[in-house]
This record gives sequence, C-alpha cells and structure tokens, in this order.
Amino acid sequence: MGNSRRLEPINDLVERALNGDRRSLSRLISRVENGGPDSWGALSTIYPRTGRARIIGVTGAPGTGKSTLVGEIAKFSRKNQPDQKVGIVAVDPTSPFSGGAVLGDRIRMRDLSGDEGVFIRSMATRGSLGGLARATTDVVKVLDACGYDLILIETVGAGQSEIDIARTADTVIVVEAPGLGDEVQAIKAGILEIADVLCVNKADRDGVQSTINALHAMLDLGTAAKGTLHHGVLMAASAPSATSAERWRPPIVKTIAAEGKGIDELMAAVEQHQAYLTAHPDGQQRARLRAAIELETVLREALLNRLLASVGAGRVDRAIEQIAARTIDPYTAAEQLLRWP
Ligand SMILES: Nc1nc2c(ncn2[C@@H]2O[C@H](COP(=O)(O)OP(=O)(O)OP(=O)(O)O)[C@@H](O)[C@H]2O)c(=O)[nH]1
Ligand SMILES: [Mg+2]
Repeated sequence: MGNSRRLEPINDLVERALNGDRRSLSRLISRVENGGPDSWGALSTIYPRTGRARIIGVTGAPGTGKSTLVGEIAKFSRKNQPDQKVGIVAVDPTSPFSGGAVLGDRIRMRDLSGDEGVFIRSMATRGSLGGLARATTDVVKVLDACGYDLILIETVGAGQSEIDIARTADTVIVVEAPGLGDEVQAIKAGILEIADVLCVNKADRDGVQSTINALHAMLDLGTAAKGTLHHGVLMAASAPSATSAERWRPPIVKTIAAEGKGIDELMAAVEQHQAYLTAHPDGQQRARLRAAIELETVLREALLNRLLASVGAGRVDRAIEQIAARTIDPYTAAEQLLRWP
C-alpha cells in the first residue's frame, strides 16, 4: 500500500451506499471499477439485491445524439415515475476523464444535475483491470443494488467491447441519424444485429425517410442471425429459439432528442420489447447468455490474476520483451507461463 491515504473498508462503503449515501456510492463505484478481489467481496455481498433494475443500452455511431437521448429518457422517466431512480453510465473509452464531470458539461443534462433521483457516472478505460466491459457490468450491479430502478448505459458503437457492454442490457437501443452520408452508420459499425429498438434521431433533418427505408431493408435481410452472436467460450452460439414468425423485429422509432420529441414512442417500444422478453423463450435464453458472459468475465480476470501472482510480474515482462523482440512467439511464451514453475 504505497498510498498515503488509507482506503476505507469496502464493507463500510457498501453499507452507506445501500443506505442511499451518494458520496459512498461514488467511492464504491470507483473501487469496483478498479476491480480485483477487494471489489469481488463487495459485489458478492450486494449480488442478492441486484436483478431488479431495468437496464437499457444506448449505442450508435459517434454524434448520433446518444447522450442527448439518454438525458431525455432520464427526464421522461423522472417525470412519469418520480418514485423511480435513474442511473446513467456513460462509457467513453476515448475520454481521459471520469466521474461524471465532463458528461455533465458536455451534454444537456443540466436539468438532471440537481435531481437526487439521478446518478450519473462516466467511465473511462483508465485503471480498469479486466477491461471496460467487466467494469461497466459491475458498476451497473452496484447501481441496481442501491435501488436505481432504471439504468441507462451509453456506449459508442464501435468495437467488440462496446458491443459486449451494450448486450448486457435488457433492451438495446441503436441510434441512427440521417445526414451522415448515404450509409446507415449502424450497419457500417456492425451493431445493427444487437438492436432491440432502432431509433432514428435528428428526425428534424433531411433524409429521415431514406434512413428508415434502409433500416427496414436491412431488417428484411438480416434478422435471422440475431441471437447467435456470442463470442464467448463458455456457451456455444445458440440457434435462435423462436421461429421467424414470432421472432422480435426491432421497431423503428423517430426522435428529435434535442427537442425532447418522440421519447414517449421510444419508451413504448422499449416496454414492448420487455414484455416480449418476459413472454418468450428468447428472454430466458438472453438471461443465460448474460450469465455465461458474467461467469466468463470473472473467470478470465481471476485466472489471469492467479497466474500473474504465481509466475510473478518480472517473468511476464520478460516474456513481453521477448515477444516484442521476436525471439519467442506468444504461443510458446503462454505455454511456458502456464507451465510455470
Ligand atoms: N438537429 C438535431 N441535433 C441533435 C439532436 N439530438 C442531438 N443533437 C445534437 O447532436 C450533437 C451530438 O449529440 P450527442 O448527444 O452528444 O451525441 P452522442 O451520440 O452522445 O455523441 P458521442 O458520445 O460523442 O458519440 C449535439 O450537438 C446535439 O445537440 C436532434 O434530434 N436533432
Ligand atoms: Mg455521448
């Protein structure tokens, strides 16, 4: 412990966070974000209190209006269900900041910042052992346990880890905006497959209808692959459980987030999707997939930590040097590390 400031016992933080203390919640989240055995104890303690929140992922190409939309969804929920608390987790791998300061400035969430029923957290890759996806799901669990009823996760739809983060949600909204060129950005980014609801934001702009048409065309072509995309090792990719007639087809909803328009239709589509999940085997399938991803993530982190502890950081560093110098290949190096001592 080179740190001069002594860390509070994590159990104290858990207790106070569960009692509604926001400062403790904030600190607990930082500890959980950093990962490791210290946070596992805490997560294990709070786990029985999780599973109550509705979790919505909001993803899409940069600049499509995700943050604006998330802010509007939060406002909408606070207005219509004032007894429901809202947690917002913005994942921004490119941001060197975290803790919510930037987010509050950058997006139109000022209306929310004085609301005690809203908790906003911005996450960055910095310092999260085991990756952003692991850190994000753990932070979501903390919010869930602490009584946040609706949790919104914003990720930029680019890259596998963002996709993995989005798919831990109950419902994934993929945001599209017209006027970013002819192409539908979500197709380019490969995130259309994970959409439960498609949102065409910036509907005040030209080209809305052609974007909608393009999305419909894509849905006609492509939904058969849905549900088969898990890249993990613990659970083999599963065949879609529903026949095509009863399979969920993502509805397409127009919004003008900047003016708070269309949010009610968007949320109605989210409700429909959640009703579908409750009523169809797809919902259970999804829960199992999520459980597999969770277990796999924790195991990866645990095994890697255990290995590091047994072989020592020095040996790992040397292996890295040798691979970089091409005096050994990564496969042989891994074999040797795994066989140590
Ligand atoms: N015309 C128009 N502009 C919008 C709308 N919604 C958001 N914007 C604007 O689009 C810009 C980007 O909005 P953000 O909400 O930051 O978009 P984002 O997808 O979160 O962006 P990144 O997180 O950087 O990927 C801002 O200037 C918004 O004010 C809309 O419905 N219509
Ligand atoms: Mg944003």
